[in-house]
Amino acid sequence: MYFDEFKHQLPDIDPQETDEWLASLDQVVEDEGENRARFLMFKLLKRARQLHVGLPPLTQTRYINTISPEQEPFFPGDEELEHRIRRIVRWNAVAMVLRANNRFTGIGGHLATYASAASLYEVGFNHFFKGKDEKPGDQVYYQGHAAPGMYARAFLEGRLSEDQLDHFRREVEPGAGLSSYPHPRLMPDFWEFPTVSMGLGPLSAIYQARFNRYLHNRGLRDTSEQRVWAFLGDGEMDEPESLAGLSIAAREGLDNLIFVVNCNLQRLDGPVRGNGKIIQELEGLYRGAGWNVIKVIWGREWDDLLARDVDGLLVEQMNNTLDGEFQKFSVSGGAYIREHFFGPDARLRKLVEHLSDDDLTRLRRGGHDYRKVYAAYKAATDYTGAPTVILVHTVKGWTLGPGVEARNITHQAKKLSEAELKVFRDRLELPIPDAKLKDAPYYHPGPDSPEVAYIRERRQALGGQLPKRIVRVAPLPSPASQVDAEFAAGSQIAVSTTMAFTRLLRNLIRDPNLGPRIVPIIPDEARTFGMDPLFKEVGIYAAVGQRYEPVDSDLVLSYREAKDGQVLEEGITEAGSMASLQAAGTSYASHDLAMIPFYIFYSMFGFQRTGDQVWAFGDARGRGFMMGATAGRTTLHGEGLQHDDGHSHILASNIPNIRAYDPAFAYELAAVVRDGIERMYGHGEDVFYYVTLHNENYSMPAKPDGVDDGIIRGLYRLAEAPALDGKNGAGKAKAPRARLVGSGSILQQVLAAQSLLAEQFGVAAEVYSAPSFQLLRRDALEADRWNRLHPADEPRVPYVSQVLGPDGGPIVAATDWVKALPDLVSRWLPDSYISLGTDGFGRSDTREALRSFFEIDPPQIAAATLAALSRCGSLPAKRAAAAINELGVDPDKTDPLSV
Ligand SMILES: Cc1ncc(C[n+]2csc(CCOP(=O)(O)OP(=O)(O)O)c2C)c(N)n1
Ligand SMILES: [Mg+2]
Repeated sequence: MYFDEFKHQLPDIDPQETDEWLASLDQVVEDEGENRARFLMFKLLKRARQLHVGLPPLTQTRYINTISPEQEPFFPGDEELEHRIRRIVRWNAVAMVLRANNRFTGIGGHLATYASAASLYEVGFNHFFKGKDEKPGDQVYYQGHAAPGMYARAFLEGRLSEDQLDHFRREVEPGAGLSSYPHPRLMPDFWEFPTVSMGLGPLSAIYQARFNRYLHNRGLRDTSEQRVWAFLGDGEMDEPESLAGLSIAAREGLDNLIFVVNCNLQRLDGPVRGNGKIIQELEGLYRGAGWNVIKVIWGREWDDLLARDVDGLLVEQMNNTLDGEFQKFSVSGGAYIREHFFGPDARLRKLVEHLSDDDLTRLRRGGHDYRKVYAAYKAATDYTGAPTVILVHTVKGWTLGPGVEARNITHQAKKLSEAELKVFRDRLELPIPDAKLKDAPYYHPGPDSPEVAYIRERRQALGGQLPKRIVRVAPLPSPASQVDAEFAAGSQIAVSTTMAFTRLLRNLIRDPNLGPRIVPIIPDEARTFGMDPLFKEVGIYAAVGQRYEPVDSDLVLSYREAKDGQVLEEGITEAGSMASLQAAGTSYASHDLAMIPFYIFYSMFGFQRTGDQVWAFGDARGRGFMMGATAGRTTLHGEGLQHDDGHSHILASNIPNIRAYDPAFAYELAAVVRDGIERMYGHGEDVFYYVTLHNENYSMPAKPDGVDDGIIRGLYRLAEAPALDGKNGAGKAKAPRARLVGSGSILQQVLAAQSLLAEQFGVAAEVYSAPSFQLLRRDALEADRWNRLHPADEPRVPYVSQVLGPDGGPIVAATDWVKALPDLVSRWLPDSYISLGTDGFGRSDTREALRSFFEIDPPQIAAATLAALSRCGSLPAKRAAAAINELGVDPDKTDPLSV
């Protein structure tokens, strides 16, 4: 195994020879400088490879602290007082979870995570994290299930009451409860970033740090004093998202970013790397990606032992001990440690012979030593040129006593017996009487106590208490009329809604008020969407500018990277793009600066690829636009099964604060975007927009009068029924009436079906455009609920039933999405309502073939209408059956859902 390779370093069998080699190197550096020394080192390494001298990966160092004792800085705090504060916070964090579970079995919570991380947070709170009372400060991503510790600290500060702590995980009573984890949606004045879906925190933090630089480099905000801190678990590092952004952080030199990975060697079920060494593995990964790595492994009690370890035997033992063994040492007493850690080698045994078994038990891991943690944070904040990761060794459940500490069950522990609590109290030396222990009472030393005065002073000096989320952004004006006037006029030239959007985005970027706030986010598909002109016009953001001459520099629209570039061209990472969306979409709160992100993505790789992040965006109260381009299972026709998106609108419809639209025309799209900007940035609503864009070209009609409200609510009448009464040989008889509904590209098919029905079958159908079934459903649910709760009042009629009432004939809805989309409103429509859609796996073919296959082309829409007319008695069944035949529809065709 890789760490075994350290073995060959030790012991030093010829120290004199070693000194000679080192002296030579010293001499070269002194006489000829570092460059020459580096040259020689590289030569030596090459020669060693040629001679088959195996070397460990040079991305890994020995299993000791990166910062040696003599390099540790002066600790500016009152260590004794901070120790007492930490103990109080520890106690209350535990009391809160115990009390909640004593009263409501199964309500849950975590004891062990914060217990292992308490010092990591306390050093940050007392000495590093910048508050945001006057101006935006640091952005801290707290490890989700360490939340009890943050509440306990806020309690000590006087920001939370006992009653609020007693409402941990009981949020239903408005304003009373504390969220299980960081949820800005539920505690908008406290939490800033949702982190508990593991892996999303690290990714978000990286893109947050990058976005801070983006704002700075574009001259929108001076973010040079702000840092991003992310507190993460070692188990969490297994998530692909945790590591996904490492290289971009290094590439862009994000020295405003600090990761603190709490390596307690355990995750939920057991050890993170029982058979290996997670800290070493992570060191290699991060260093390989270009990060500055600081390891905090051992507490100060080891310093003396390491200083006396002249033969390197102790370090070798540290290198070779597995994480599973270290976990065992954490729960075993000094005698066991003496025998199994120091014992196998007589020289090591001798090294600790002056220490008692108790002393050996008290040899702490580095993450519980305040000074070591302080030294690491100080070094991290002083470091320039690259992001820093601090890998901290701790014990999970530290201080919680032998039943919990470092046990495999520790993650799920949420109860302590009275006896265990007593041990805990004694360890923390808190004046809580035995008689009260059974209630696990909170402990507060009083508002005037030295502890409270100290943390207040510290937070004041650092700019205000944390965690805190503050919104003090001014509303933005509406887009100027030039932004969307042209779309109301329509266009004779055939264009797609994607092309219309590109133009709209360009107009927005040119809007003098809003232009600088627009953040186009694109995961390597700008050309697909026709957005590459933006590259030249506003530039692609690149932290270092453009250091090469682009291959297309002689073209008018060349590839232009710039330090103040506006486009976030993310490369092929939808997850990274979502993280950028979150950073930009929450900038109104985290930077007091409202930014308007438009994230334009390949439809299929949006909600189903990164749905968890979209959910978190809703939680974070993110504002912005998600533009799902190349949408529609048949409209994107050549790409086939994995690309053809026919269901994202259903996935989106589950997000409570989303406003999802599938516009058919440029004017609909423009109205939706205007509404979005006004709603989110003018009125400050915490909603966000999902808008699908299609790539089928057709001429765009002019906007009919008075449709704006209908577009925004999700439905309006687009075309009246043709006047057919008395025509088509029907004498003076009234023509059968029907209503057709469609959205997106498929509205074209619906309009064609209207003509087909009129011309071939004398059916007079109206056509409705339904840009948002999701919002129609939402409105109908609200009306239903009101009616349910107010039986004595006049019932409210949902908007969809107002527009599509009982009269007017059967209704057929067709979209490029699964039938479940139009079905969202079926409950409020007449029984004759029929949904047509693209259920089943997509495939590649021409649009015509696909639409015929999925039964959403004009003949199928017409056939469905005729069938509905016959079912409700407006047409003889035989006539309907014959008509289906005339339309060329095969009634026995295979169901596309089944293949
Ligand atoms: C995406 C995701 N999967 C699973 C979980 C459930 N979960 C919560 S904490 C945890 C273990 C965390 O271990 P680690 O990251 O090492 O944190 P520690 O508590 O040890 O500091 C798990 C599996 C989650 N929150 N998010
Ligand atoms: Mg862990």
